[in-house]
Amino acid sequence: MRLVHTADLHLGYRAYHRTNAYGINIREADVARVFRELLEKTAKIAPDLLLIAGDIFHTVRPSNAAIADAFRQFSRFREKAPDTAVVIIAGNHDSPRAAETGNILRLFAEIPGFQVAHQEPKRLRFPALDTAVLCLPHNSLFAERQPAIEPDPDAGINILMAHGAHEDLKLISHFGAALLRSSDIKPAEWSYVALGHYHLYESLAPNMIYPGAIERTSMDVWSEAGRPKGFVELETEDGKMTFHELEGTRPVIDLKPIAGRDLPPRELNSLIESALEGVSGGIDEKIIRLRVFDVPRDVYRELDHRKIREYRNQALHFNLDARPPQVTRLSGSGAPGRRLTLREELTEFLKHRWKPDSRQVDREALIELGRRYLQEAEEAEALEDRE
Ligand SMILES: [Mn+2]
Repeated sequence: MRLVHTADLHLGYRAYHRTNAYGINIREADVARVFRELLEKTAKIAPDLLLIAGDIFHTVRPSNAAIADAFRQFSRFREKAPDTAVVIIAGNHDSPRAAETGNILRLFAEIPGFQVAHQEPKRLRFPALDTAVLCLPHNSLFAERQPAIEPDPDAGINILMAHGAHEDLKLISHFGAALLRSSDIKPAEWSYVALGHYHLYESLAPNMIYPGAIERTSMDVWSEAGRPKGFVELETEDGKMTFHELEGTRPVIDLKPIAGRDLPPRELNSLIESALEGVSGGIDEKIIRLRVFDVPRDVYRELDHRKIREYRNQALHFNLDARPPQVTRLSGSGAPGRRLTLREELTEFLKHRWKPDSRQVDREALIELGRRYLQEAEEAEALEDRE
């Protein structure tokens, strides 16, 4: 039996407020393009089974355009690979909290040969393949009654498909996903464990894999910089596994940070320039970050902002992440401190004064997220100033 395993498509994902000639957000169009590549390559393989392990859509309520495109592409796949059974489960991104909201993924069960598990655990049997697939969508892992995670004794090949964060990933944040433990899953009892949620390819055991997302759609997109995107093909007979790379993804580059301490604006300008000019193939249409540490605000203001704007226009997204020197004296003991920046204030609050009411919250991850939101707001403001 041959299967293809993918996850975390995040159709409808948007970022950076840049649109193409059709008025579609460029990152949304990127994801749609790679989704087509995924289905084209899978149709060529023509596996017995296509497993999609959650986060088909980026949001619980995707746009009509995203829904229509997904339906069209899946229907086209059905024509090209009429014998492939497709199994879809819902992830944390496409599972509404309230069951009565209804799940858009159910729509795909209208396509012949497609089966969807969006809420309850579901055991699917494929007698012709001597295969059973136990589906554990996101919401099933939060149900009051935990599903029994056991193979089907009547099937020769048993597959477990689940959307959640496996304990071995040692993630700093789960983003609301369920925690999957090997003591519950018992990987050795399954022919294959097809996981979704983690956006980088990760093999936790020879038979337990995260294929990763098909495009770089994580909250922290820089963690995916330079890492390949693709999907997994498995021949169950001999256990041969192949990672197929998806080539149509947009480059994300996290440049080596610059230590800005004590550098005058002129020198910083030239370091920034050479960092960007060192990007092989140029920066056009790429997603790029350059961190510069220890830059006082007055030095930052003196930088060549005309040039920086040019870089911003050339790249799809250029994040010049200039960070002011760390404040050593945060709370008063005599000397009148300068006013904290908003970012410093947020960090200080989250780090020292805020008391989380749940142990699920990861403080460092939350600080990073907060800083990112503020940075994005600052960038949006800068963009508005320009227009
Ligand atoms: Mn995801």
